[in-house]
Amino acid sequence: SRVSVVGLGYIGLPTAAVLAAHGIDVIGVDISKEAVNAINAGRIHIVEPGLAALVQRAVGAGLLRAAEKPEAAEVFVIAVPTPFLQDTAGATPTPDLNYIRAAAESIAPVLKPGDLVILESTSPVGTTEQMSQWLQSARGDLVFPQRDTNSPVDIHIAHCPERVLPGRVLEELVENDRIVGGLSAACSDAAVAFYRRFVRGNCIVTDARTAELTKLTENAFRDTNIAFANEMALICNHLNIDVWELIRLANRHPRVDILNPGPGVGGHCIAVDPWFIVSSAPEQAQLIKQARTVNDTRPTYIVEQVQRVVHSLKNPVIACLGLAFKPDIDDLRESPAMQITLQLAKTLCCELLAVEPNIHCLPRTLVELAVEFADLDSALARADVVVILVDHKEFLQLNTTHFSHKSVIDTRGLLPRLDNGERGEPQRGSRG
Ligand code: SAJ
Repeated sequence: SRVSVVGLGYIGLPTAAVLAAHGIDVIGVDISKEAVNAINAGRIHIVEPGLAALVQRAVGAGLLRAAEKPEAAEVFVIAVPTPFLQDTAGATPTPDLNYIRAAAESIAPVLKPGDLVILESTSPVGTTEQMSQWLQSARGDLVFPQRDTNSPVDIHIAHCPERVLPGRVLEELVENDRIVGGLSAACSDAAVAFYRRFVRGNCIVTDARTAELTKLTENAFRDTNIAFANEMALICNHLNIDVWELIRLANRHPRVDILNPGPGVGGHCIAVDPWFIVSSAPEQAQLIKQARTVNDTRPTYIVEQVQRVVHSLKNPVIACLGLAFKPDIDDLRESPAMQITLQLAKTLCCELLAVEPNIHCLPRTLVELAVEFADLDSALARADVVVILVDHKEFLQLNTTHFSHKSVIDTRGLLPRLDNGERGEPQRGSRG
């Protein structure tokens, strides 16, 4: 049997490659001609450890092929983006389901009785039912599952949210437990049978709406906990207490586990998914909404801290350490470190150096603002002010003498870790 993966991005492409590595015949579908051509040539257009080799082998073995248009298959896995739309400043962002709708409408013509359609994209509650309705409107000749009925259907539909951590995608795709939310019991059974072919974790069955909210809850939980840590950082700054020491001490309690404050929450999920809950239940989701605000104001707060330090110095050289949204990856999209560096470049008229060991050249936006790409050693030799924005492993190899006689704004609590000889050790929560 053949599996079609629709959307070959950070989730879809690794999923397609892992399926092929399990001997399954996979056709990947993407609207980007460049992505399709790259994959068919055995190359990849995204960065994820181990993925390039896996894709190359799968394409070479003839088990993975990419196409711009869907073709017949027995299982369709939809892994397209669900961004959010913000019409006016200050308004609650609302989910944009257009990619899911387009994906559903594109596969509708090739569906046949007995097929299984799985939605893996992170989705607001009710999206899987909505997708079934879109499919039903496109294919009046087939019966799709509807809410609260267990009558016979031609097509099985389930929501099985992806939950893999960027940087560990290939392991987590196989090892993590899967939440399987069918639109009926038979839909769940069909989806479980599919995941059992390559997942070593447990497949836990629920309904589609609960599965949708489970995924959103996981990321909102993390966002809220990071917001708590960020608020403690504000409180500590006000009271002149070291937040890192405070958290280390509080975490000695057996039932306390505070995450790390930082320059803000980046990435494509944790800063987005809580809004899907807020937009579905605006009256009820007060804490989740407030957490978003706390985390979203962090970059501005850090920029102001740096500005205060810089204004007391004469023509200082500033070095920003790290641009990625979290340690040891090259992903600069939705990164608070990038946001802060850009804002500093726009507002300060002094020499600004950026260090990012995981990329080869600076993004154009920074080059245009005359930010200089520097290696770690020369940046530390030249800088008067150092802004630590990401705790990359290269920075954990430093020692505190590298920072002597400099003003340091340490958004990641790197210095206390160097002091404590925790060199190279991940901090609680910071590496997922
Ligand atoms: N961060 C902090 N303090 C912390 C932990 C993280 O400021 O203590 C920041 C990071 O620096 C980063 C952001 O939060 O900017 C998010 O990083 P992350 O490592 O927490 O998460 P992501 O976005 O890489 O992946 C998350 C994961 N979700 C959870 O851990 C609940 C992953 O399992 C999901 O699959 C992924 O979102 C997704 O696709 O939804």
